[in-house]
Amino acid sequence: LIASLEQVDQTYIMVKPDGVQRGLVGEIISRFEKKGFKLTGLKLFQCSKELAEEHYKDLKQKSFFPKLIDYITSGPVVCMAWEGVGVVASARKLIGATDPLQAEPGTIRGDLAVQTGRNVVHGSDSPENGKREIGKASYAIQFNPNTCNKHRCEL
Ligand code: RTP
Repeated sequence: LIASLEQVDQTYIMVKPDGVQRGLVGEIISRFEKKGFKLTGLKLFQCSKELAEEHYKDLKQKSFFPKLIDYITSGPVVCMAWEGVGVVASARKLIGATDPLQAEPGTIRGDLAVQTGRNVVHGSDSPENGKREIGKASYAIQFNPNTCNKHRCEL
């Protein structure tokens, strides 16, 4: 009841090519499911150079930008939309610091990665960017939590 009075947000979570290749998709999905968030969209996707540059346009001036684009386009990514109260900030906490060596144990990056340039997962940094990034992903089928709750036990 308390939760229903609060703002429900959506965030875009993307398992990066290293996470997909290392077989970490299930582990990463599991962490968000166990936390209590709802998966509302999912797809495997090969990101084009153009879309990668658009997604990371705020980092265009950084020296690592070309390497970042090569990395993100190096293989399929798993695009996901997750929904819940406070999901944007909570997902960033579950993911951990950008540099996996600085990320706390217990976080995804803290437990599963060692390099900033191979940090396995992306999470939106604001509700506005969450909406924008989910919009770009254009899922073929998107779960509608208002009409698809038949098999779900509400907490
Ligand atoms: P993300 O957008 O992927 O969730 O990551 P973030 O907010 O934690 O980090 P951000 O500063 O937005 O950087 C985006 C991604 O760029 C790569 N990066 N490489 N010094 C480097 O080589 C460097 N710094 C950042 C990382 O993959 C980072 O997640």
